[in-house]
Amino acid sequence: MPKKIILDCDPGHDDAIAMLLAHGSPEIDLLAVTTVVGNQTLEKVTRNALSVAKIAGITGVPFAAGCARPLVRQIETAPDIHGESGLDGPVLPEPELELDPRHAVDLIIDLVMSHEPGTITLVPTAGLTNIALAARKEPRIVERVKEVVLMGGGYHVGNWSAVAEFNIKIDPEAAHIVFNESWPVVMVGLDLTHQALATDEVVEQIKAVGTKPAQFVLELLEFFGETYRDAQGFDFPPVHDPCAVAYVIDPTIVTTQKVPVDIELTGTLTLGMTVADFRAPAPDDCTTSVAVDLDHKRFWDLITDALVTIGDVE
Ligand code: PIR
Ligand code: CA
Repeated sequence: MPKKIILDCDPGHDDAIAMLLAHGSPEIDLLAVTTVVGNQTLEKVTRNALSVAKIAGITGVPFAAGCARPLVRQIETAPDIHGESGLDGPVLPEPELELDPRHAVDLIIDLVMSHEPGTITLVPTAGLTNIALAARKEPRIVERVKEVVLMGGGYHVGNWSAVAEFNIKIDPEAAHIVFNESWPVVMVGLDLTHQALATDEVVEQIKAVGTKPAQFVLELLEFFGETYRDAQGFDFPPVHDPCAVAYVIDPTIVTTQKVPVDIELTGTLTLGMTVADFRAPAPDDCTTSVAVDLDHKRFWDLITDALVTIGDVE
């Protein structure tokens, strides 16, 4: 049985690749794509999501726009990394899909409440505003969701401050809600995603697929690689968001450890830090775990296989 997921994202170069991976993987049943302000404004990331749907040949999946600003904080976007459009680099086609008329929060609630309990995995790859609001608006979703596998945070390094990661730092109050609910949370953070580097070898492997969606991924990686080199001093770009999807597809690609994680809301230097308590043993009632080690080869093979499965669209 394929695993049912809702992808809540802010495309974003790595979000776009996460969409392609989810769509091209037979292990995944993509129930919906929802968007939230993050890498760029809600309007921009939503348009990007619809353009990626066109490129990937995604049809019959509802796309819904969610929150246009964080719960408490002012909007912070990442143009230095993702460009003014949020998806700079490739030329994007005009979207064809129509947006679902529902707010993303309502679409998430409708889907979780209308499916069997324990069957839907939420995969947020952006700020947690939509997910937190959904849990507050319809608290019964918390026990019905199978687990929340999110890209965000990091227990040893940050990228939006010394200790905080972007997706958590832009809406720390939302992250606090999500990490403190009783559903299982798997934190696929920077500790893991900085292992998902798109090396020269990876680029060659994707080139060999030879399709238009593969060419799109190459153009994404080229832009993302440049900004990561210039703004962050990386030799190769870390492709964060597909790591969360890869964990859902095959949890053996990512090792995890059960540890309590909470979100810093009041620190002067540490706002938005995902504070992980590695003292053993983890308490029995611990609901959070963190991703530790990635199988780099099998991860990129999953992405390559998904592109082969998608084939040449149109
Ligand atoms: C990536 C992101 C934001 C800032 C930087 N420097 C790099 C976006 C990605 O889309 C990913 O979801 C997460 N936020 C990584 O921090
Ligand atoms: Ca993202």
